[in-house]
Amino acid sequence: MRLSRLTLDRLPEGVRKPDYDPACVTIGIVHLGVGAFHRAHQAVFTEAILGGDPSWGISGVSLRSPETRDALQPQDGLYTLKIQDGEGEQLQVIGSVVELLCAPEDPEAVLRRMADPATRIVSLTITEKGYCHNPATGTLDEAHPDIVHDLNNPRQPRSATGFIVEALARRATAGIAPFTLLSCDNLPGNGHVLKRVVKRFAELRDPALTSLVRSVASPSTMVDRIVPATTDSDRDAIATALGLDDAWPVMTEPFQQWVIENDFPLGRPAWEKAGAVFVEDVAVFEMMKLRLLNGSHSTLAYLGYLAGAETVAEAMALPGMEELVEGLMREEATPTLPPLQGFDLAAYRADLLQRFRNPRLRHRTWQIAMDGSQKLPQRLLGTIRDRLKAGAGYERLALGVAAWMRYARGLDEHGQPIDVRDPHAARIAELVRDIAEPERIVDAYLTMRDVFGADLATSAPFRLALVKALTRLVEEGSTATLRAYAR
Ligand code: CS2
Repeated sequence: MRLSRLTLDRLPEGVRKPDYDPACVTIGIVHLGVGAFHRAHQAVFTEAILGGDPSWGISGVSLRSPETRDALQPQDGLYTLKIQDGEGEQLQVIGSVVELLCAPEDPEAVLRRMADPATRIVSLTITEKGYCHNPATGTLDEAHPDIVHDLNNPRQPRSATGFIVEALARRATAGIAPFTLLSCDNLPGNGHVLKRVVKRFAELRDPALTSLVRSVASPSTMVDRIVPATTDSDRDAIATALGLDDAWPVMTEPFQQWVIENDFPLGRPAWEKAGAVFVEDVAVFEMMKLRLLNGSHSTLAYLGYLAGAETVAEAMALPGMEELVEGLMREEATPTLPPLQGFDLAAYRADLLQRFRNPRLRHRTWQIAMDGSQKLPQRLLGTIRDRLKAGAGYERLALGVAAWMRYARGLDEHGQPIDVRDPHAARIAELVRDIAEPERIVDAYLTMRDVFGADLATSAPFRLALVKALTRLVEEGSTATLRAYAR
């Protein structure tokens, strides 16, 4: 028997379930990219306020595959959230995603929903690459195949940007005010990046749309919750605990954080009741999270993977890893952060180490290693840029970047192929093909100005730091390189 509205009353004692009638919920939010992260974060904050205001239900849109729709539609959108750490676990059935759409199958249904007057917010978790932008400059990549396609077929878009502009145009024609855009991806100034790519796309599509897009609110947000991909054994454990099958439960940690700029012309859910924090300017929070959490995460992932660690917790247990990550955060990244009044950064860093050690989350290093070309600019390279300007050291950050270079080449330390997932995987393979010397590998990567920016790509000291780190990784291996950091 499957989890659904009909079987909700069969849930065992102790499993939290909606405190409102899911059948009374109407849609106020269209979410693009209804993956596990959205369902463990924004959908959970929304779940907490639906009892007070059922007009904020979520229409969850997949921009690529039908998998989420196929899993959740037969369950009326319901799914289980499992929150776990060393201290225990908690199960909650979430009902805030009340509709599931698959954009490639029916783009018209998505556009209709986005253009509906009841839709007041369009939120996004489409990952870094979903913005079709140049990661070093944050501007639209006008040659991106999806952008080219959408400019040629504006009424049948593929990209998030294409959907947003077409929906805004339809609303304007119908006299409906624009929705608020809410980017929830790990990009600095995510609201600005989104607005910039949407504006440029509108200009290219039809200059008459430019002023329409200019007036759209696009607050920036900082989102945080660690959400490993669900495995079949997670599904089995949920089925046993629930006595009902759930095709796509979501696994996460107790920690959750959401900092949002308060700019919602058509209104918004009272997410603060669920712990979200509304601020004037989210930039410092984003920088803190990207440079400390995500910068460490990527470093852990590449070095950990190369040293044979399958999960973040395993990587944290490698001799030297915790010291490396702690030093990277405290000595190299923290001094680049603007002051955060009343915020205890030392406690924040200690919490991060604790979260990375969470023994119950099987967060694969391979998962975090994905899309390095899109992630490194805001996670490590911006920090390095600031350290260079300040004339300060960045040895650990450079090791993180060098580990990516070693990883993304596609061969592990035993010469076995790595399944590298990155929009530029083929380009990287081509760049480094048949090259073995660290120096030449570094030079090949540094031709990627869309990743490194013109400044880092031509910085002699940066190049030297990378060559040094990569040489060590190649000659001694990741395990031995890490050991040097062990106290
Ligand atoms: C991770 C993030 O996959 C990754 O690249 O670094 O998804 C990380 O788990 C989240 O940003 C935590 O909020």
